[in-house]
Amino acid sequence: PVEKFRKDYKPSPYLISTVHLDFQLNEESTLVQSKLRIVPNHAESSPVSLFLNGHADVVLESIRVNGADLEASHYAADAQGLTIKSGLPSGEWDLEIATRIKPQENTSLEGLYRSGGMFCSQCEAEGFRHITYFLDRPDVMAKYTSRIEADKAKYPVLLSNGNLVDQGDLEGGRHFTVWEDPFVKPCYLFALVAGDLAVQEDTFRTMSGKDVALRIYTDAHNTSKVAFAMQSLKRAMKWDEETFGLEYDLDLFNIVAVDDFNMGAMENKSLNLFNSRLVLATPDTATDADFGRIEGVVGHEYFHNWTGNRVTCRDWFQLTLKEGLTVYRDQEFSADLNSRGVKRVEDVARLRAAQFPEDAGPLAHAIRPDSVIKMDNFYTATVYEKGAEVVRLYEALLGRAGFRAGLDLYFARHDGGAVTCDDFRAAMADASGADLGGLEGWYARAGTPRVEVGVEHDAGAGTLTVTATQAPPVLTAREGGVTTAGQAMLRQAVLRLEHQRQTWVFERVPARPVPSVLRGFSAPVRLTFKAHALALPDLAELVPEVPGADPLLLHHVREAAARALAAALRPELERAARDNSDPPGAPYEFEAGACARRALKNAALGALARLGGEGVTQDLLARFRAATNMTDEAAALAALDRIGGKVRQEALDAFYAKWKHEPLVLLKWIAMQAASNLPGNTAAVRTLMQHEAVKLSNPNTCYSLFLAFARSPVNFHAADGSGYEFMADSVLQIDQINHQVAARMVGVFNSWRNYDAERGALMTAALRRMASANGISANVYEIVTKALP
Ligand code: DPP
Ligand code: ZN
Repeated sequence: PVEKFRKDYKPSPYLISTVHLDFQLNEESTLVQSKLRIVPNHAESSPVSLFLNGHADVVLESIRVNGADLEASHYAADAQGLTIKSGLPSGEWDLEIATRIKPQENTSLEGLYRSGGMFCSQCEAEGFRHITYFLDRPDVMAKYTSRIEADKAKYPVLLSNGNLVDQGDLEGGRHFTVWEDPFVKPCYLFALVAGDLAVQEDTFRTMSGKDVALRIYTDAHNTSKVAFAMQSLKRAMKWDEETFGLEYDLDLFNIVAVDDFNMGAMENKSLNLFNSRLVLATPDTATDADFGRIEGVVGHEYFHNWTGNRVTCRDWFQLTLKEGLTVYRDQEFSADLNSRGVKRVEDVARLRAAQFPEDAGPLAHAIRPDSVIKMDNFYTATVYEKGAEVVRLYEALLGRAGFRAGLDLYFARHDGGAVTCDDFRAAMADASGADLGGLEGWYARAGTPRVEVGVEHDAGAGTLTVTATQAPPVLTAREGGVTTAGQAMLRQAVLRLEHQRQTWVFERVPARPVPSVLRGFSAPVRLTFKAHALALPDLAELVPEVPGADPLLLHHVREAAARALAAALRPELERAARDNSDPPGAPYEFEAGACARRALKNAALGALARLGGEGVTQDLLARFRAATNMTDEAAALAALDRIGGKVRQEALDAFYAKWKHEPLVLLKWIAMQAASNLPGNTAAVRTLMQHEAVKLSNPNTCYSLFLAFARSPVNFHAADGSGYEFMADSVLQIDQINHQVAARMVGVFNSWRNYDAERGALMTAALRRMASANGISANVYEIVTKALP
């Protein structure tokens, strides 16, 4: 595997102005014909050869240059790509390439593949090269026309990007459609779908009065589950107009639900493809958390149309340019629609639980990484969530209006372009005249800076001196609310911490105040915070705080603390559960207040389950049976799981019997069993792998099974190493099916330095075994070699 470096970026010697694609979809193989208009990139000295990325899956059938077959001596194709060594015309010219691929055998889910009965595609980051030879890099932007041909009975729906410009029937029961996308785009935004799909339709009138057709495609039996996604889409379109003045730019916006999908969702131009779990939801099948995620991700992918598609990344090292910015936008969207305070607490909790450990571990990287082996490995909490926090810093420094002005200038300058994080910062700075050079450190360095704040009050002089030190020094905006005990907020100021040590003096502060720093992270407590306040820190957050921890011991201590807390608070917990229960027949509503009540009630029930006893058990069983929404049903099941024994198994069996026809609901059932802390559960998980509900070619299933298992301190971290062994076996097994999924799974070994010496040794032994296994993918190779000492 080859490591690529950001500093080695060079513009492409050739560009492509137009792309005509023709897909003949068949059961045995698919013929892909592409016609590219090649344009020399005159900024560069004239090149002698043209290299197009490819993959071992792509079989070359023919090449024509300006309409004539190219002689075999002029080109060479291998598993990396196609090189045209000689015979290149000067000026602009046409290149026609025919390739054959087998989507039905493609289990990597990159490029063109089958999911259920349909054909679908995933091209970010470098999937397009699995379809045909191409300049597979985001700074090559072209206009696309796509013709798709397939059997009409099996694949009545044929979709691609842009507008439908032609369609018709052909001989032999076949038919075709032709799609034209008027906007230039890089190939990672190309998409194709062919299947027997049902559609739900709606319309949105944009701020300039244009009607946009909105369509969500699913399997026929799932049409009743898309109403919430549709509502989220319309809200996202309106929010982006109201908040940033950004209007949708085509007459059609499609979403397709796909069962087998590596990512959460994909922002292909006007044809978003979604992991089904992020589209399909009804109150009885999806939890409040699922609804929240659907709303956020539908918003996220829609917002990419401007931040990602209209303006994209020059190279993949700049990924946070579009992802950090778009996560920031979806966080703000969800905050405006729901409770801003709760949303902030959730986002910060995620950052602390997922990003802080990543930034302190062997895979730590800056939000703009310097080197990469497989780009797929860099769709990380750092690039996304920390990237969003850096965007939030711009907002803190420039204010809402300044931030908006910066974004306006960014679009004015770069619409239709492929740019860098530096271009973004320059637009932000130029629009407001602010000096943002200090932010560079956030892009260049990994790690979580530590900030210490000291406060001194001089009663005689009436001054308050705030001193902050940070290591390493980066520009940090910290809102400091200065309050006096027992009084409302007195003053609020944004302190710019630009050096290693800095001091601010506040005048006219007569009494000693209570300082409140980092206010974006610590908001005032309201009723809706109670459920979060009940939760103890996650084990993943505790582990790095206790160097050399025995994870089992830590788990038992945490459990004992949780039990003691529950015992001490028993009357309050019982009251919270009682007072926040819905009356029978109350309709489900996804709304901040209702969600907060359910969260508090279910947190209380979960705590009471730790105390056990007949009364609690019977109450939980009754709630489990009577639940009318998945939030309450799954919470009751989780509480019964905690109680264990016969009721646990009965509840799991009842849940399976009820939901065996809903694969998305069964993911919860799988995860709950895989994560169980029953001693010796590893054997049960091995057995679960044989269950008919477990399809290892489905990424969601793998995550629910294996990532959930790794969250069990008792079984993943079993002292005899059996959990590590199981996980390593599974990584190697899944790597034969899907590299991206295997690479995510192997990440659970990254934290080995946090644990005691025995476990560290067992975990590194597992890493070594995987590193030396035959034929591991570059994806897994990159993670294990970086994790090893
Ligand atoms: N589809 C992924 C996302 O939206 C990658 N772009 O974040
Ligand atoms: Zn994204």
